[in-house]
Amino acid sequence: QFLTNVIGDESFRKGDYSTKFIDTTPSLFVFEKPKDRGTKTLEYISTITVNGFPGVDKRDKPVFEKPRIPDFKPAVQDGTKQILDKEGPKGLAKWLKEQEDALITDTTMRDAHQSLLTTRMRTYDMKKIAPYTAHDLKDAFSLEMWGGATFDVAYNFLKEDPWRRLETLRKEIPNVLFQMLLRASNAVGYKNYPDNVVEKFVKESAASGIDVFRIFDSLNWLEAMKHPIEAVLKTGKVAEGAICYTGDILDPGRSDIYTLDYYKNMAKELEAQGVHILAIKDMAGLLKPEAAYELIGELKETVDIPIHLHSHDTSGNGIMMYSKAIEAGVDVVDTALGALSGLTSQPSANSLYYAQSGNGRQIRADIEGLERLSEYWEDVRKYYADFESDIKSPHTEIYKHEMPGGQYSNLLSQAKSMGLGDRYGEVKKMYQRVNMMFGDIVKVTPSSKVVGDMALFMVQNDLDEESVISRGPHLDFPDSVVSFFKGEIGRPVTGFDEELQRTVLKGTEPLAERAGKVLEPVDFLELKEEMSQFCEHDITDKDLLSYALYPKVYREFLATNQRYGNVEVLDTPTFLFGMRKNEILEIEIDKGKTLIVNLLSIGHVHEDGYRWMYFELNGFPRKVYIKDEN
Ligand code: 3PY
Ligand code: ZN
Repeated sequence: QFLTNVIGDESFRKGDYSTKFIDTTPSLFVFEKPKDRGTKTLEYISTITVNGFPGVDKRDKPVFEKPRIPDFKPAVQDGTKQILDKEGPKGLAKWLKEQEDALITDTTMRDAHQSLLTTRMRTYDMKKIAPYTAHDLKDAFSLEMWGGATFDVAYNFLKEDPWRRLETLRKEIPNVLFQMLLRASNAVGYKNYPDNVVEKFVKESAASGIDVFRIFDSLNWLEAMKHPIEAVLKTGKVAEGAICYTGDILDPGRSDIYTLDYYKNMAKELEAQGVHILAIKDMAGLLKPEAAYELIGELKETVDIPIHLHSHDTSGNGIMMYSKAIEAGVDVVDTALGALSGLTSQPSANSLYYAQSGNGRQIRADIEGLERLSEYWEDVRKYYADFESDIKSPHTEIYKHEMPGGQYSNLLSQAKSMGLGDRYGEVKKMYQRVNMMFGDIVKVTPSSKVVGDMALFMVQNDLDEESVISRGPHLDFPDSVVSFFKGEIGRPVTGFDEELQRTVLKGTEPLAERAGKVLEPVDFLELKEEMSQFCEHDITDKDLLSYALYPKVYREFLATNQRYGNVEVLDTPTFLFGMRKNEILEIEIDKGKTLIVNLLSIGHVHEDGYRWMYFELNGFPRKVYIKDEN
């Protein structure tokens, strides 16, 4: 505390002090009494009760039904995790190719809620069902439960530590492979990071519980995938190289870039780079059933490694498409549990199971288990109603604008926030035109954001393909667009449109090399020194990585944690809505340490804008003074 006071002192910070500083600055010895965890928890509950949670319509805490949890003691049987541990990644790939059934990857804990609920699903809800997941999904190839947007959203919005999520679930689910989505040199971020950060991130993720790394580059740039693939190969875990699917191989008029041969060549190159599994990442759900049959069939002839197919059900054709892919010999498909499937999420595992009834090739799953887990998620999903998108039915227009699942609903809120809500139709058409202006690129995080930002910018400024060039010198292009043309997120399949690149960069030189290679490596010792100035706990390698990837977000997370304690321990309705008057809550803040909280009354607002909140905590009265932000 003394050190904190010294660092926090204005004159000390300005260097405006003498050798008498300590003697003449009595405030250095005024120590704030550290708050106990009970008080911190009450402060969080109070502020949410009074001020609401960001993104949630402020209202009295609704009464939710208790989520249905199966009523048996779940047993753990060996699964794919044990095969990997025993046989290694090559042995696992060999085993996978030999299976008669198609296997599933369950995405419920990652892509499903990323696509349907803006990634807001909390560890608390995952942990409760985890032992049953180990039991009921024991036949799955893997659980995709980390990576993509889950990393930054956990810190930023849920105020929880994503590494702890990984470790907690790993303990509860020891038998099924854990899979993550790695954005190649962008890791779990939105820009390229230095190679040494990506390498260390992969190493720590593997050590914390990730078994399968799905690696993709947002522009399908193989050069950018090499280093992350090598980093995964070094860990002894499974490297899954992904090809992002775009265009339409059935329509020869759509593109002369994204042809069947393009995908076959990319598959061969990824196999040569040493990946154990090939993934087709159909992030926008563009792959049509007959195209899937042709693509998977051809790829099975082209490479020797197993093939894993990922898609989104935005068009409503997902089940039929998977069915055709299974017929063509795909080894694994990505599905979500019924209650968190469909639309911009993955096709439903439950539906696919029934769709394959009577078919020679079924998916390997315990359908009763899938139904049980789905019931739980159906109940839990209700907590997150405020994060649901407006999309209520299948949309086939994605075949035209090719927007990835997660972006589809996000872009609408972005448009609304810029006052372009009523011009969203134009924005979607512009998205398609921008794609062509940029040279018909792959669109997935982060390249999809660049196209989205540019589309909004063009609609907002009434620009078209010509005026963007003629008015270019006077335009202040969005940061993501400037970064894209500098080459900071990589290189598109056919390079950059040079005229547009010159217009956007206004004389700045683009990168001559891959960004990750030219970026200054992070000095982790120096970073640790920097962190020790504000970090109150021992700094682990995971903390270092979080800070290297997201310095601002991570610091804000620490500040929230210091103020409110670990909010992960709160159930989701309390986390999002606070408490009702006279409600009694039991909060297990540690194993065997429970707080019993009763909200007695809420005082009126004082002149300074604060209110007293009156509680009973473990039988004793407690009051908390809280700022009313309304
Ligand atoms: C992500 O990068 O988060 C994705 O889900 C891309 O499809
Ligand atoms: Zn996806």
